[in-house]
Amino acid sequence: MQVDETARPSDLKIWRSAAVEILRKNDRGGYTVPTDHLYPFQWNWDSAFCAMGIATFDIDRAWAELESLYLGQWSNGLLPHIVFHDVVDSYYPGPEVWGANHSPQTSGISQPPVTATSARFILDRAKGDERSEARAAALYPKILALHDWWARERDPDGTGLVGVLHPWESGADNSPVWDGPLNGTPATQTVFNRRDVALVDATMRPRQWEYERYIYLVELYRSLGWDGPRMWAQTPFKVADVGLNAILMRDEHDLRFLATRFGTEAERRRLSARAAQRQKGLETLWDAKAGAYYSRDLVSGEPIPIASHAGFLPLWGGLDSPDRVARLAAELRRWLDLCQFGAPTMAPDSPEFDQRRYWRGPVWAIVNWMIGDGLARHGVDDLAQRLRDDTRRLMEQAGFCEYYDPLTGEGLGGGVFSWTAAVGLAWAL
Ligand code: 2M8
Repeated sequence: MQVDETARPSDLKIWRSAAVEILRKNDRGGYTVPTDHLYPFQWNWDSAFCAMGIATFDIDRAWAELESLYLGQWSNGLLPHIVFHDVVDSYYPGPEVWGANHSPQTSGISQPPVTATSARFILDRAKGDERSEARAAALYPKILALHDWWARERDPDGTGLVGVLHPWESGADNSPVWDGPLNGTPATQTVFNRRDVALVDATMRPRQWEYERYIYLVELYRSLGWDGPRMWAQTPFKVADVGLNAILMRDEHDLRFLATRFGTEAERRRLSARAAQRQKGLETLWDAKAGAYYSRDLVSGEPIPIASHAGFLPLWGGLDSPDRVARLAAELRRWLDLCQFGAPTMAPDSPEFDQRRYWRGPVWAIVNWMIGDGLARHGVDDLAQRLRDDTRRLMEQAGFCEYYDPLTGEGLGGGVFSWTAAVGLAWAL
């Protein structure tokens, strides 16, 4: 739906201009950094969200965002979570720690796949413009190769669920859901110099305990030459994250849509079969007794019975069970009633809830958009609207921050944040 800018109240127009300004300021020439200093490179799912925000005011630049991200794609289809286009030393771990063999330099793990969803969004905004059709057609096989990579390398047994091999791969880096699996992961022996805690208050960032394990995993995979099957076989950290699997399911549906325009009949059949398989896989993460989706530890084979925001993301992925939608909506209402601004990443009454610490409690605009969009698709309009209103209020009160305190609305983490501004433009404002 195209928004009529002239009909917007003037204060919203001011906020929208501020969001555009942030995306322009964080533009490094064809790609957008999440924010200056703290994240000075191109991040995978940040860029996919940024491209949707940018598409509301510059279609050409929106395509460029996805194209520059795919410059980092490996020949096996992996789309790395960071593309190091530039040399900047304000971030750790930089390219030398990853030791991946690619130009431009990249990390060696991925992130939640949102690029098919993003390409579909831009195409929709472009309204049949021929150049856009051509750019989408050129991206399509690359996105297909990424999805084939997820299926081949991260679900080698064909279960319908993919595994993440690093907390960073989930995008929700220090979620309490990873505490158990990280307990079984050794700490690195390398002495390293974190830059994040020099830039952001350490109480808002992952703990040192987690970083030592993050770096251990990077060093392990580097020693395995980033070889997918060896990583899968030897890692101590392997989790079927409900969040990533739900996001992948949505992206798979949107890729199937792109295939109707740019793919072959055989690809369409293959994608339909895979979407059905993903749906089945996701269903195995539902705990009927708890009325919740839980991630599963693929090393122990056991569910991780800790509820986080990720358990609501199957709404974004697409659910075909009205009963589950109702149960998820009821639980989310309970969470929202416990805070000033939703949706928190953990229930405020859970023992792990930490209102300022990154993915252990704070509100994230992209999460609100995914859950809100999912609720609206399933007809839970009042709750979708509540999330949207909360997101707008947070932006108006604190600006476009990395994340927000759900109890006070205070802006946290990195300021002038790109994907928050993008969500403002594409959804909340
Ligand atoms: C955060 O993660 C990076 C590592 O990828 C970090 O803390 O260094 C996460 O919030 C992640 O989801 C996000 O993509 C990235 C950039 O905004 O920052």
